[in-house]
Amino acid sequence: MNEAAKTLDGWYCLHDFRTINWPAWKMLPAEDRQEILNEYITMLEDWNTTEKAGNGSHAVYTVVGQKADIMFMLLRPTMEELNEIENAFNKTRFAEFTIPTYSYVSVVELSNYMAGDSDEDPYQNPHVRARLYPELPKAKHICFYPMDKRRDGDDNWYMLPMDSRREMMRSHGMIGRSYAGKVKQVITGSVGFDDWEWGVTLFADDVLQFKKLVYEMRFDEVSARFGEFGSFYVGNILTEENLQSFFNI
Ligand code: 76R
Repeated sequence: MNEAAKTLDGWYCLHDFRTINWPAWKMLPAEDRQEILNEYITMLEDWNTTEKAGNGSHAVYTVVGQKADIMFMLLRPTMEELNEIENAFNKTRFAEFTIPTYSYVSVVELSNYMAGDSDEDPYQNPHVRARLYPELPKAKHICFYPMDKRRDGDDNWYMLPMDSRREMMRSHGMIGRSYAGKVKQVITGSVGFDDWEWGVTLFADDVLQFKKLVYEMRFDEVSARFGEFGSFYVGNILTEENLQSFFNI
């Protein structure tokens, strides 16, 4: 019997990580830098218009540490639109001063582990819709990492009966809920799209809450026995107000 969890799938998601080529940026005359920033700001305004119209969302953060300098999280209704904004960005002059370091392709996902029995179409439920097509929070901090569920000997998540998985996911959800109001999570599924099974994106105004939440989950069975994790990225919001100072030389 196929016991795959049923998923609800929302907007497609691209996490795009870049380092800035600061030496090249510094070589530019100040007027050129400003012109390039203006072009970049125009692109952001387009993204804002899309977000206001409810046709997608985006988040821009600077990344702390050497894995990247800046990251974009982009949500769009189709994979084509995601690819279009990626290409449009790559054609800007600003992109010439960035070096891609990592990217992650996925789709916003909700699973039915915690869902009750109901005949209603979940895609019509406003609470479900708000999570499948979220406006990303303008939180001060972001944390992103990809993860898998282990498939190793007795610790094979995919061989467990639905009931055992549901039980573990309930415990997972309870820990998660205790961070309500402190951390907002967006789980994106990437089986068939990228190298890991899920992307985990967390938003918080208090950066320490990421460490507390992720650490607490490490002791919970679903993470302790079955969680395998990729690289972690943590960053600070890059608002349009602090753009100038970030790029100022
Ligand atoms: O969707 C829901 O809110 C219902 C409960 C729930 C599900 C089904 C939930 C709640 N998560 C679900 C699924 Mn989660 N989550 C992670 C991580 O670092 C780690 O150890 C794990 C990374 C965090 C930090 C986190 C946070 N969750 C999933 C899935 C898909 C699993 C599958 O289908 O097999 C993954 C990979 C995953 C991973 N989770 C919550 C949180 C938080 C904060 C909540 C509470 C949300 C809320 O109630 O508002």
